[in-house]
Amino acid sequence: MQDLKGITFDEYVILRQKDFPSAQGDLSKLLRDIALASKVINREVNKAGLVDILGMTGVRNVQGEEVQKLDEYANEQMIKYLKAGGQCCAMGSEEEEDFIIVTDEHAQEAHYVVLFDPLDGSSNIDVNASIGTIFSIYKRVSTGIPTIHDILQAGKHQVAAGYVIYGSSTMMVYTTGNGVNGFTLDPTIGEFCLSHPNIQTAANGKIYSINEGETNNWPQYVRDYVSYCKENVKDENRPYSHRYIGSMVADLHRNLIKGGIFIYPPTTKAPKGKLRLLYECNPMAFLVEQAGGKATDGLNRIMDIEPTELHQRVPVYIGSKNMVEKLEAFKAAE
Ligand code: P6P
Repeated sequence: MQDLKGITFDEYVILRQKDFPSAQGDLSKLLRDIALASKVINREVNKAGLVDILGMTGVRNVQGEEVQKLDEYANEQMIKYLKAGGQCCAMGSEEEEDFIIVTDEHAQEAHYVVLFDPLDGSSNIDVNASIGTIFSIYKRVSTGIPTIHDILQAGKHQVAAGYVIYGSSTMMVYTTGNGVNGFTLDPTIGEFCLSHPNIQTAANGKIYSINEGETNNWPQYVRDYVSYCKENVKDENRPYSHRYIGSMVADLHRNLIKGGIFIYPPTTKAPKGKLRLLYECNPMAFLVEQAGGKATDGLNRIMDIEPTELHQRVPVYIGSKNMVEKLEAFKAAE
């Protein structure tokens, strides 16, 4: 691919659309709608300490988690711009108990549904650690009024997925199934510009990410694998480094670029794992697989799991292929 570094996200999406003669441009428009919503969210995230948008709303979401004001704001913006863009007929949000049917008449003819976590890692908002928006796009399967079946699709049916990380810079990383590309927001022009073309994740990494505070609540095979990560075996680059921010987007983005494995196993508190299949695990699995990595629940490929409920949680082992397979080997040997 010619050197497209610096091309804007909008130009890139339109350019790649030409690779698909049958494309009508709807997906391109939808991706641009998501990018626009993320720029508005970014504006508030970047000044959160200066305006009354930090802290809690005093409300708990469907997950039972306290909703931060910025969570609520990000959720509202995603819903607003997706509705306004007219390219999706229904959407699911980690912050919404049920899925949302877009009642606008034009939207009923839209081909896509969007699932999103509007602001992942929100416990980090008030301490200025990186957070992010995660999204996943599917073609609708119903005709007429959208149904839950449009939303409860296996991750392998995603047509696009990505995240926006609000960190030292703001980046959009996405895939439509033809590789992974990263775009950095240039605030001087308000555009995401291609900065990380064709991201590939190393088969072997030196970073493992897991909440070590839960060590006593992990299954034995996870404890065995983490002990393996800590062993002194110089020619195998062990001990690995432990890096854990507590924000999936930030931990996954670092591991995608540098190589590594992210683990959220079953724990006694979260026997099915904590992370949500639809809003976190499927989009991240699509990206990581497209970058050459792997994503499983310990037994099954994440993207093969048939969802049964909107807020379903799964264990997730995701990242550098050989590291994920090593953990799977520990599980198989248990
Ligand atoms: P724990 C944030 O709340 C989140 O959903 C992910 O972004 C993050 O990876 C995980 O939970 C952190 O969970 O239990 O380690 O604090």
